[in-house]
Amino acid sequence: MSEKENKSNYGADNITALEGLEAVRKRPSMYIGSTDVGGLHHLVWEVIDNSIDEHLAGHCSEITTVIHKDNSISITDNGRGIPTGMHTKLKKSALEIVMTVLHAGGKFDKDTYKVSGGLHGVGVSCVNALSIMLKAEVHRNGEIFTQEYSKGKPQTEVAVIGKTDKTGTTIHFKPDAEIFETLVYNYDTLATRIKELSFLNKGLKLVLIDEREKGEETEFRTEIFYSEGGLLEFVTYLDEAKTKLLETPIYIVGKEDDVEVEVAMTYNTSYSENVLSFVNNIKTREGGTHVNGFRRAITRLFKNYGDKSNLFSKLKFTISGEDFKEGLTAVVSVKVPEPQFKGQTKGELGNSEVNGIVSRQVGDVLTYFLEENPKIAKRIIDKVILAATARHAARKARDMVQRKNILTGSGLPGKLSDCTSKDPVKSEIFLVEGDSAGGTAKQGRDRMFQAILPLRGKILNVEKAMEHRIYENEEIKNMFTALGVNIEERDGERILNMEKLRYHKTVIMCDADIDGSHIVTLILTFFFRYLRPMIEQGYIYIAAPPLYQVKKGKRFQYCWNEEERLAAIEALSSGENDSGVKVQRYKGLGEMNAEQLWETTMDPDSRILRRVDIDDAADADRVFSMLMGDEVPPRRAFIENNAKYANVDA
Ligand code: 0RA
Repeated sequence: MSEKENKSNYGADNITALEGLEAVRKRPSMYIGSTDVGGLHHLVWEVIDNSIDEHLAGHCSEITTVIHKDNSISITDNGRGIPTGMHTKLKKSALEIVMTVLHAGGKFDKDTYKVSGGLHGVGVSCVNALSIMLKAEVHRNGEIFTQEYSKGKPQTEVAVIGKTDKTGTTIHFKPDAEIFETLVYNYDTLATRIKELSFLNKGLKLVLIDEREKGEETEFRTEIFYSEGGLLEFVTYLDEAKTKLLETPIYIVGKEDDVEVEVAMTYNTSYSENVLSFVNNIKTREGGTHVNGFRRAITRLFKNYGDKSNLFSKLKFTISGEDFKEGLTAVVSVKVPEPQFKGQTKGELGNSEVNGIVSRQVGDVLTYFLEENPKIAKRIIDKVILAATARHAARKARDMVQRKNILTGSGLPGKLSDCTSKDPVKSEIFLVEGDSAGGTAKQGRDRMFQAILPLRGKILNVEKAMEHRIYENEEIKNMFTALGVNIEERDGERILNMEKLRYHKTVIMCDADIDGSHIVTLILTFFFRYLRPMIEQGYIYIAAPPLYQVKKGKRFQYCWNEEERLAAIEALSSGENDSGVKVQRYKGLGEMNAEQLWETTMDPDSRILRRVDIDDAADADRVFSMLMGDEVPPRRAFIENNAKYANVDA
């Protein structure tokens, strides 16, 4: 049956509308990026963005998101409510048009910044098209309106079901199993982004309720995100686990030609930079003109200040823009009426006028700040000088290592048991905790494509070490040379050269105990700080050795968690107290022989590998400093939960 026959009372205009939503169902990835867990969550962002637009227009102060037991989602706001009046030409309620016509939201445009003008912005109708069930409830003009849909098609007329003295919208939807590979929502993914939204929209209350989990004081797990200080609090939160260089962050708000600029920045004593940027609340992972304007301003201002006050006079080399980055944490947020996004993932702002606007706004405030706070200014300049000096020392150390490699021929570390294959796409390297497990892994591996590099005990904590010390460390040098990557410097910027990367899978393999996860974290910190593109390109994995072997006679099963252990005991036992069943707890890789290690942890056909992804570099950065910094309790909690990494079979 065609759409036309199905709803014979529909006018011609509506048919095009249905075709529009059909297109969304045919190629969902074109509209929401993917149909995996990312796309599933995209549906939530899409609806929340519409509610945020109401907030930006000055009509909404609260947004509540509920994950229901069946993994359906409700989003309620106290905005104006989706318009419900009759559209004179289409002879239909505006509600139905907004919900069933692609991009119809724009037809009822508001003269303000719209999140939906940006990256997301495919509209609630897309969410509708990809939901097996969607119910809209609108409080407007004293009445409550509802309509239900399935796969984007109305299942009911728009109905008035009662009276109300409120305004707002509730969208309740259940994603369609025909479209999505997974239907299970991840609490942390939603909480992280919603928290971010609360910082970006100060004064907006955002509530997240998970009805799948019991709460401590409430019936269900509930979190309220609310920020009075906005970006100022955001930056403070990002640097929670770091040692501050400034007492309070520098805060800049300004407006020029319809472009709103909000920046908070601070310095800490670490060696890394963390600059997050947003356009109309959307994260711009690749930066763009707003970030360039910001950098230009701080480099110009601090450089002038250092020159004028003679602070750079003793230096034997020039200061580079890069030296202002060390220890810098900042959030740059702009609201632009018509943003243009560039780059492969559309994660970069293109509007050229924004560069000058941000640079001027930041410049004005910073000029004043430096004049008013000479002590703090000196502290920042001293830090910049330290960074430049460290960069110099690091370059020397790096050159030494690289020169040595050239002198000693192949330069591959003696401890590396390389694989036969020279094809990086097919080759894997296992970074193994300790020489003895390294030996077992060497016996158990398939030498055709698996290389083994044993690492001695705890590697250097790079979070706390200065850069030049990294290149002097034996274990770290071995990793660089085995992987075939090196760091080069261009205009002071460190660039990872991966052209000669020798393996497309690097697998970190450690004991399944607290010490083991600490070592995993140390290694990950190294990758995060110095080889980040390898994580971004999905080359880094963590091996998952089993925790137990449950055995009876000749039959046995490996188990990775408590649940599997109980199930295995049940499956192998012949009666209630069959104490004939033996459970062996593997604490270390060393307790397995080569064959066991191969079949449980290394064999691509049966192993579990977890791919490390930095979906949220800011969060990862915070977590890493927490883990590697001086705060013990959060570190412990994290190591024990260790839930940051996505499960994949690979
Ligand atoms: C179209 C026009 C207006 C608001 C909305 C849509 C709207 C959509 C959603 C989706 C979730 N919550 C929402 N709230 C509002 C403008 C309404 C007006 O001008 O009164």
